[in-house]
Amino acid sequence: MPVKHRKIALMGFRGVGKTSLATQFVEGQFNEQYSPTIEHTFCKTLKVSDEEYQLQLIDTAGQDELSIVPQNYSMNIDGYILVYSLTSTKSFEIVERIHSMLEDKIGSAIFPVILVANKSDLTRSRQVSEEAGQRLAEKWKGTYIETSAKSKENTARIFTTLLSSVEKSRDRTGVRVRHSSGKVKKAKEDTSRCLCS
Ligand SMILES: Nc1nc2c(ncn2[C@@H]2O[C@H](COP(=O)(O)OP(=O)(O)OP(=O)(O)O)[C@@H](O)[C@H]2O)c(=O)[nH]1
Ligand SMILES: [Mg+2]
Repeated sequence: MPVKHRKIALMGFRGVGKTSLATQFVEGQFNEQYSPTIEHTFCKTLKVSDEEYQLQLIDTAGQDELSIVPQNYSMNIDGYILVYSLTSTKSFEIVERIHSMLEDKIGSAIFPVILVANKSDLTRSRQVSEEAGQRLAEKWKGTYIETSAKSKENTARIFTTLLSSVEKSRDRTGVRVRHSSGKVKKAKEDTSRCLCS
């Protein structure tokens, strides 16, 4: 079976833990120190349901109201992980806005997406309820997962769940998400676009 190349973007407000989730998943490490990301690509091979994947994870610079979408990486993304911190209402508002922006760009309200409530080890400082997170993910027809990059809770699950959802979406529509023009492109195993080969 050939390796399948999939490209996934991590988006969300500054400091919610996007880099920490990717680092925990790819390198098995957690860093207490905060170092804001400019943009970074992680690569990881993994097996899901007997299929081998080469994952390219685009770890974006945190978005805010003024910089919801960096233009340059938004092509050929197969699925999205939208991350907020359950200790920050503001970060929850930002993921809603990012999703709306993606709907406009993709030209569809439905695309493979996982809504991640990170920092589940800090539930004593929780500002966003589990119900609110669940409701939002349902609205998007996505999946809600609570994680802790620190304790490792569910960190691998967000990536494997998203991959399954990407595969279902490709099976159903024969297309994958494509941006900019709002058009979609026939699915094929396009290895040339993968920086991780
Ligand atoms: N307690 C706790 N702290 C976390 C968790 N995830 C990340 N952090 C901390 O939160 C801070 C920000 O984490 P990052 O992973 O850099 O956040 P980011 O979303 O990549 O931030 P930007 O790159 O600026 O967008 C760091 O100090 C991390 O150690 C978590 O699950 N629990
Ligand atoms: Mg980061």
